[in-house]
Amino acid sequence: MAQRPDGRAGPAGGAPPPGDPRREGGVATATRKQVARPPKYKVILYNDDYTPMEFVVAILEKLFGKGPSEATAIMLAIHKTGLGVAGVYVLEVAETKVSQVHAAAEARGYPLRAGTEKE
Ligand code: TYC
Repeated sequence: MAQRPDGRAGPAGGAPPPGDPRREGGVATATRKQVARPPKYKVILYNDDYTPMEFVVAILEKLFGKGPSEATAIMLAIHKTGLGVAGVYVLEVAETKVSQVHAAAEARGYPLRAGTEKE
């Protein structure tokens, strides 16, 4: 344990010393550098004429963690507009989701396609 000249234990804990900027105004404020957030990527699902609606709903539930009603709403939006956002992730996770969608669709012989787009 480190000893200070006043005999009290240090250096951990306690208020910052007089003159420390964190003491100014009597309010201790932590000084921390801005934490950089990694860029996020949307996983987009595209409409096609052959993949069954129930399969797309199941993909949205199993791979993207959506509940049944949200998964159905997203699937119908894709069906009507041509594409929709299944989820948003850091790049490596987004790319893994795209691969999983393609693998699941190909295993069933469906043409469902997915891709990523920077948020
Ligand atoms: N359009 C498809 C159908 O009528 C359903 C569908 C929805 C397919 C969303 C792909 O990403 C998709 N069976």
